[in-house]
Amino acid sequence: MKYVLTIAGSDPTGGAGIQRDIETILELGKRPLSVVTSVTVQSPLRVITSKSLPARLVREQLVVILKEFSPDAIKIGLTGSASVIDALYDVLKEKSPVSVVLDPVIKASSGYMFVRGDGLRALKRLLSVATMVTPNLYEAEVLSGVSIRDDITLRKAAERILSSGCSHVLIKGGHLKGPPVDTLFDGKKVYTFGARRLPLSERLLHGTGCILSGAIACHLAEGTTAVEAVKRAKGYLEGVLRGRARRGGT
Ligand code: PXL
Repeated sequence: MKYVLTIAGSDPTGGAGIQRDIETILELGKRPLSVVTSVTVQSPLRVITSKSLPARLVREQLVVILKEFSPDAIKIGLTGSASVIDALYDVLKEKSPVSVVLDPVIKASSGYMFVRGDGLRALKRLLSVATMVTPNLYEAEVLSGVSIRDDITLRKAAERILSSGCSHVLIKGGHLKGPPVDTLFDGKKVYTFGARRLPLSERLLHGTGCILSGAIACHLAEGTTAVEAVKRAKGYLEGVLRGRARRGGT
């Protein structure tokens, strides 16, 4: 049985965060391990507040888990304060032997800012422990300092992020007009993944980024290539969204 470790924040609604990651990991047939970084207060529609745990507590959770288990892949989602991010960096900086997927959560879909100021500087440093980073357009702009307007600036942003030391960057929603396209860069080749534009009834308000990065980590845990892991994770996400529509959109 493969183990997948999620390092993320708590979303009491279960739509996103560590609760969603645990669900994804179980659904994809892996054993979840989890390290909590932050606790949020939120309704299904918006984030009300969020607080990072003390950095020492986060570090200790991670150190003990890594001492007792050897996860087959690691996913990092919501981190929180600069000191929490620095603690993660400190423990993970000796390059992990397994894939580390970093979903660099900065802002909730409802607009709440989870990471700011020194936290953003720390998050940029954390990029170097990741093998794959999965920013949306906004996060890619913040992390790269490039304003993304077209394919050329998209590529420039990806190259800046790759220069931090990760091997793959998946920028989600890379086309502002038309159907949504996710673009995977590995420093040499560019792969695009299309998806149909979802009817409103199938759109999740939040959590799609968590599902995608969690599922990518699960597929990488199996030893799948990055391209294949992204393809399969997108297929899984589509299935979740369809299921949600069938269940009546909770
Ligand atoms: O979807 C990003 C995200 C990640 N993690 C937690 C969240 C959210 C969005 O609200 O609450 C804990």
